[in-house]
Amino acid sequence: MSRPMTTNLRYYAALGVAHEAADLALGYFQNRDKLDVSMKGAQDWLTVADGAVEALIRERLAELFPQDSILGEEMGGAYSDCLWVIDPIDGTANFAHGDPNWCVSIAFLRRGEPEIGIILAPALDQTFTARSGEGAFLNGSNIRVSAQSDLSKAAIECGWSARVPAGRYLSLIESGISAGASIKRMGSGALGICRVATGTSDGFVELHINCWDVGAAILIAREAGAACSDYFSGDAINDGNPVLCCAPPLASALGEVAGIDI
Ligand code: LIP
Repeated sequence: MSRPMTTNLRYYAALGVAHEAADLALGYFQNRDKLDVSMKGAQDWLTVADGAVEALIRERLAELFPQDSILGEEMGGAYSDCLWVIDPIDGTANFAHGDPNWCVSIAFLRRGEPEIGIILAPALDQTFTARSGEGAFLNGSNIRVSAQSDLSKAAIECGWSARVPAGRYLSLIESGISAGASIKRMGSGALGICRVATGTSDGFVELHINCWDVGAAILIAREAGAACSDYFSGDAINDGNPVLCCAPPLASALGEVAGIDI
């Protein structure tokens, strides 16, 4: 079945916009000494680059697809059946500290479900792409999740933000370590889920995360064969949700550890 022309148009246009946005973000990253940085809340960083990159992506997408809606981390937006969900810089704390683990994330959702996912991490020279039903790619090469079935051999990333009480996060970590898993946190939910898609991690868990952080990454993980929790249920677009993506054989054990249905 050939893909609707509109989806291919949106995909190739968004890929071009993502590259332009990543170049702009990388320019700011390489000139961090001049970067205006502020805090939106506890450990919730904001830089002038976040706003500038989001404005660029919005301007391009609105010009190309005036009928579509746009929801972004910094400037908000409203739901519609044809919705772009963008995070101009996912991993802003890393960005502000000079850590290359950050990315530009663009997702296209049709009736609340991701159809296109594009994530560029220019400081890592990584481009992740996926279209629903067509597999997932890193720099143009097909990617697959790991086949890990033993939690005591698994590498699990557990994301955290101040939206989740420290006690809940620490008991997640404790349950994971007690189950024998090796636990890490790297500060970008989008890239954390992409690492599951490449098999360099066996699972990613975060007890609350926003749709702009994971909209594209969940599609990339699904298309790479990952088991993913039903993130887009309920009002995830406005309120966020917990997320779990992992190697399928780990799903029930990790779901139990995290207390997330999968
Ligand atoms: C980040 C998420 C990450 C979470 C951080 C932060 P941001 O998003 O990607 O998973 O642990 O606290 O929310 O704010 O860099 O776009």
